[in-house]
Amino acid sequence: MDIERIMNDLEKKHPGEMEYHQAVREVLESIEEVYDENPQFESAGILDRVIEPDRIFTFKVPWADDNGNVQVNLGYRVQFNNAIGPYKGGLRFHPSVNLSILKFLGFEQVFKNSLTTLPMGGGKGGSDFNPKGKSNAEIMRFCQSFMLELWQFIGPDTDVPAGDIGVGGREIGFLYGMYKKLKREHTGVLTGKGINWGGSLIRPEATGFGAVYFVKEMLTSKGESIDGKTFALSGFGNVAWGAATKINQLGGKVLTISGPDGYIYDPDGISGEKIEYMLELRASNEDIVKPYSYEFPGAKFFQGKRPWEVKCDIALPCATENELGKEDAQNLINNGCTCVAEGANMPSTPEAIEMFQEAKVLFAPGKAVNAGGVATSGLEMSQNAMKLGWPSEEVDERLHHIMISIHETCMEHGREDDGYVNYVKGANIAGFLKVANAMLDQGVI
Ligand code: NDP
Ligand code: 2IT
Repeated sequence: MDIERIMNDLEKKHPGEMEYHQAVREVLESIEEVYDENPQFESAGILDRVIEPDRIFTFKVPWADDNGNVQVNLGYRVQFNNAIGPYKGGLRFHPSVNLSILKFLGFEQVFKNSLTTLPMGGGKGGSDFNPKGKSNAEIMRFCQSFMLELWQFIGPDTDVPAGDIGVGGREIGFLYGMYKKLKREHTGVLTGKGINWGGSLIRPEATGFGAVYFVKEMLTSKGESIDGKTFALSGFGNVAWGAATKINQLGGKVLTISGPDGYIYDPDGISGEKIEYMLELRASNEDIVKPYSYEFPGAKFFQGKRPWEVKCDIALPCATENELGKEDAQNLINNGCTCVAEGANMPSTPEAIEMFQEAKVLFAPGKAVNAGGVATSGLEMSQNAMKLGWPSEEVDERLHHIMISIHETCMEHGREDDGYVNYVKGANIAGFLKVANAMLDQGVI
């Protein structure tokens, strides 16, 4: 495999799309050996085909704000690869959204979904719409206008969107309502739906729960457990909330959460009503974690800082891409952190990952750790197709099994000669092989 040739071509075709290039390079470096051992992949041009999205839709999203002023945002859906199932992946509403971010997320989603063992291809979409400070009515009008374009590209067997940053249960409701009206069909076209109208129990918790189940497996492989361990978390959204809940259930202590304004350090641990308070903070649409320190005076707020300077056993970045760099990695290593698991998508920079691996810190990438969210979306699709709903214990048990299976797969493909498990390599190789073999079977299309 000529990685530099492939990367040069990609950079020419998609200039300046740094996040997309970063995600592709990481996968290429991981799969190089396996790819070269299987010349049938090269003969079928698998690599050149798998790194390029199948198609991208872009559209204008006009809407009127509460003052009657017309606003215009950009909307996108990237359908990346459907070799193993319908396109599947979330929608992100955040001012930073652009095609580089959505291509990186769509690309990662292809391999993540492959790891879940469920039949789902990869896609991603969203808008540069900023939910911060918007009223409920504005969010609704925006979602309705967004769906007025999106509906023609999606369907329960074609492309099934869900939530991501800035898109939770409320937005999925508004989006679904408009889809249903336009299509005149009540089908499983979005996941993360409300429990009374086709949603699955445990889907809101699933990404965070799954991430902690994965950490549990990582620790078990070293003869350790979550009980008594301290955790530094970033973010204060859906993933951080689910993770904090499960960590507490398993006897761990959550010391930090963070927002774009800084981080909260709570030495007593973020548990019970404090976890519920995270939901309130997020729902306020105010984009800040500082109020936590007024509500719970035992906690301290560190303006403009990241939580990675806090001494912890385990770090769980759950906010956004490239939020953990070289210096942060050095801080964590110096402070004795032994395990880093990515709840968010690509939160660690390549330099940080290299440092963790060199220091033999247990490190697992987002496409393995946070796969429980989309896996439970897959379980929601199964329930919709059967027109029934499973009890929460059943969904949770299936989720738990899927996370154990992803962990085993990473160990199988990522174990190095000295016994250290390179989870990045393991996840990328296993995710890639399934997709590549499906593409081989289906010919050049
Ligand atoms: P949410 O919108 O619920 O929360 C994201 C959180 O991170 C928000 O609190 C956000 O604040 C905060 N944040 C954004 N930028 C920063 C920053 N620079 N520093 C600290 N905090 C920041 O999104 P999710 O919890 O759903 O998503 C979090 C991550 O997990 C993303 O990478 C997402 O792609 C990934 N993920 C989500 C899944 C899901 O099921 N929801 C599944 C798998 C992965 P703000 O938005 O206000 O800037
Ligand atoms: O990044 C992700 O895996 C998600 N945002 C969840 C996608 C989904 O389809 O549930």
